[in-house]
Amino acid sequence: RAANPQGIDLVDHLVAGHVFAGRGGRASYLDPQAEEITYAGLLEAARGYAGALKAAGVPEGARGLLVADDSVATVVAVLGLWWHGCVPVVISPVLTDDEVRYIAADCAAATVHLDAAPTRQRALEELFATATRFAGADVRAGLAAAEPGPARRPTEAGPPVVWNAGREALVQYTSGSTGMPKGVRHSAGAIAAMADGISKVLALTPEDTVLSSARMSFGYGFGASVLCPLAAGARVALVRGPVDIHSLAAALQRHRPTVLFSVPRLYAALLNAPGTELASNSVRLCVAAGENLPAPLGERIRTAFQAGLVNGLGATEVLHIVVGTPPDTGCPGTFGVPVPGITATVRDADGTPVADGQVGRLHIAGPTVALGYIGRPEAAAVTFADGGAYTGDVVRRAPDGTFTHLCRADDLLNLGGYKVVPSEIESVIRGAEGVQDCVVVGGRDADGLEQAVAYLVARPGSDEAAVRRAVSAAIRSGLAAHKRPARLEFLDALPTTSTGKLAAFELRKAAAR
Ligand code: 3SK
Repeated sequence: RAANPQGIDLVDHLVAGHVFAGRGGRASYLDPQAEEITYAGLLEAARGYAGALKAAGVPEGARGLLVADDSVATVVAVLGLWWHGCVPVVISPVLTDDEVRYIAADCAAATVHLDAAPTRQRALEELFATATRFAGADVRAGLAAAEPGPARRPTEAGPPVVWNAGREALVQYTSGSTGMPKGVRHSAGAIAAMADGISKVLALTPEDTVLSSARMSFGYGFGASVLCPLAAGARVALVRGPVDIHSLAAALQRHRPTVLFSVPRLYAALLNAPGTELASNSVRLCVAAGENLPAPLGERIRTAFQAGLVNGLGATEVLHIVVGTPPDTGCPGTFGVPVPGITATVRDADGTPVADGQVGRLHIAGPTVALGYIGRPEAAAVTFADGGAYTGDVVRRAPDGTFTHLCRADDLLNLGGYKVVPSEIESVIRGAEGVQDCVVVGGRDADGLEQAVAYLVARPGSDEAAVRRAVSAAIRSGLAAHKRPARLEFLDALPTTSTGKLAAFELRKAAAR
């Protein structure tokens, strides 16, 4: 069908286009609770949801908050909101009541969609007792009865809204290391532009089955389970609730995905778990993002899965992965090159581009850069500047155009005037006998001066005193005096956030004591 010169029909771009192209009978989602839903079924359910929004008097342009697990019902609600011209804001049910209340007020949500495990669902329903409210269970009931949308009398939805490219179409909340989460405003044009960016690198097809451990409430997961696979007409195997290595390993066996999106920490846990059978897996492409991927782990992933690997760097402020390694060749230890349509530069504190080989801040320009934050003009002025957005990463570009991640801007240590990248200390400590994992953060000494504190996890069964001796020896021989950590702290496991990323702020808080 001809492109619409007036704007972007998001429902057509992601779902209806496949139906009109004769692929309506293909599976779009496999949900443990709602079974399998086809592209045609998804389209009908989205139409029903849009009708229910209309019946409830939700005005076009309003924001709709989804406090929701990954489920077919969540995708139906997102598509129904877009159909009706509303802006989905997907957040995780594992956030605290205070955080959920804060976000609902911050984004001025006109409607809420709740889809969580039973106890959490009841608590959320109490929290939103007086709101215009929809429930995932109602969508599932409608799907089971082959009725469109929530199980309420459907009002006929109008045609799907056509979006101006510059209009806000999606809000994603990003939790910084300090302060309350910020609402990142994405345009309809950015969503459509993904098809020419990261989607080109991943080259998903209708034959692919996608599995993501990253949740839809996290920008990486929303791209992995909604935007990229729907744009390609692929099918997505969903796992409800937070994903750990057990549910991930079970889903790999059950659904035999061809493309796996996860974070390095979970890949490592999967490879380290005894008895995990990956050799006969179906995966053709592994995608790693969310945190830095050490080169040896990248090679282990390629070997274990016998698959291509895209190691990607992204940020909520730029919608998805904007710098990534080519799937086949890889660029071990680097984040590869900008995805098509993205200009990535390394800049100094004044915003001036620096020469290759110099360390600086990563700046991204291109069509997926967000419109800004909800409120927060000061934070927006810092991030959205110089014709694009700063991702908060400290990087270096090599003459061959590949980007190496050094640390987050707020992780860079200042030890007596020396600027020290924590990963340099971490890699020396990781090389010591008996060390499973290590993270270095800035702490304070008795005089309030910054010092490096290393948090480490010993391999199961190893003797802590022996590991401590091995680490001390490695530090003495491998690091200049000013880079040596002042303290070594042992933990059973490194803390993680609800999105599976390292909760470095918790370690920083502990180190500051
Ligand atoms: O790497 C990330 O942190 C990220 C965040 C949002 C969207 C996509 C990605 C890869």
